[in-house]
Amino acid sequence: MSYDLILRNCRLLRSPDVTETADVALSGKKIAAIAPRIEAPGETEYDVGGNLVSPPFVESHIHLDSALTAGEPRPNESGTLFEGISIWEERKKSLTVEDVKKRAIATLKLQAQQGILFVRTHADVSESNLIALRGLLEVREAVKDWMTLQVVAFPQDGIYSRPENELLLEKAIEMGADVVGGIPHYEFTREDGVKSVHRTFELAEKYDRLIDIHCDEIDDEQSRFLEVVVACAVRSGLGARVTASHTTAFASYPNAYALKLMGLLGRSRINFIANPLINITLQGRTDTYPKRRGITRVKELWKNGSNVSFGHDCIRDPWYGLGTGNMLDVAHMAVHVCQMTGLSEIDACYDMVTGNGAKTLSVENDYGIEVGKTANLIVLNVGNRYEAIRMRSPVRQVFSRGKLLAETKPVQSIFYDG
Ligand code: 17E
Ligand code: FE2
Repeated sequence: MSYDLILRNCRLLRSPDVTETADVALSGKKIAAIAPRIEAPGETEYDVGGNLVSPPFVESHIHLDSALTAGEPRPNESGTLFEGISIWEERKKSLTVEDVKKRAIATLKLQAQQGILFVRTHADVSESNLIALRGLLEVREAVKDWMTLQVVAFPQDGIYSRPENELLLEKAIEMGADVVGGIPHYEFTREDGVKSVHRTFELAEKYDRLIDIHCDEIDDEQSRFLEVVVACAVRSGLGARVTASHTTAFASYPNAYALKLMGLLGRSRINFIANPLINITLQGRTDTYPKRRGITRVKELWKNGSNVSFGHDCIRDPWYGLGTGNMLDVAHMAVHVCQMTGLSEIDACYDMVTGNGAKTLSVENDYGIEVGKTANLIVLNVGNRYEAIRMRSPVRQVFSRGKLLAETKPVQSIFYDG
């Protein structure tokens, strides 16, 4: 009896509160055994030395169609969402399927090297040839042996801002998008915004898809589409199949209204995605001082029992010229801007870039370090979640579908005394 691969002496992060040292054996694409000490040999063995072995990072919100285009055709000088949308409007005129595929695959490799094995990407479908969508659907297929990619049909310019946009959204779903999107705060009027949320739900029900709406990504306390999303989620029974992304206006709502909303949220089971790097840079741009942080009420949502995950949103694109693809950068920023500095809060921020993201993507049934599940796991360079975020620990090894996919040798720095 032998296993294909054994990782010995792993500090396991199996469920949020269980950490223990164990050996993990992989056979084929599956986790075959977990025990304090596995006697049988493995064809390949690694001693992990008591470091944290975690389920992979989940990137629950990124725009791969625009990734790596920063500066094309020009940089975003105002730093606003709106300037980003208009720069992208120009850049997307020259999109080709090859261009999208090349940048998306380069980004996915960068992500995989840093321990991400599940990604939800948005594909802009308010463009008449659906180039971004075609490219990303081909990418989903091309990477499926090492990366799970979900594609959201995202109507960047609004569903009702041009007559053809509604049809393009439906066509994108027919072509195979996994998730239906929306952008109610960007529609011309409040009425159009409400109508667009209803349309997103109708399409999701008709084609049996998940929902992920860019919702209230603005500092305007009058932007109240989250309540519409929640009402639709409760009435349709879609609950956990629904995600509200960004919801930055939630940070500007008066507390009296936020309290009412929290009660409704408790009933709806919808997921939230915050994008700390982007929210802290795009929002607050119309403020002088005091200047708002513009990130949704992550700590309060988490305490209220909602599932919250974090996304990177952008890597070098018209909205954000920085970005590395490292989910620990995202969690680190969240600890700061959400003031989640308590120990259990820091751990929660780690969960928001791992297990909570898996829930949002509805992939949790085959996610996690348990016998019988697909062998997707990462080895960090530290022993626990807090140190992982503090150090933004390199991911030493990434195992995908039972195979070593990527390795990083942590840099060594030497201080010569005297
Ligand atoms: N589009 C949008 O509407 N909002 C964003 N944060 C990005 C693209 C990156
Ligand atoms: Fe986004």
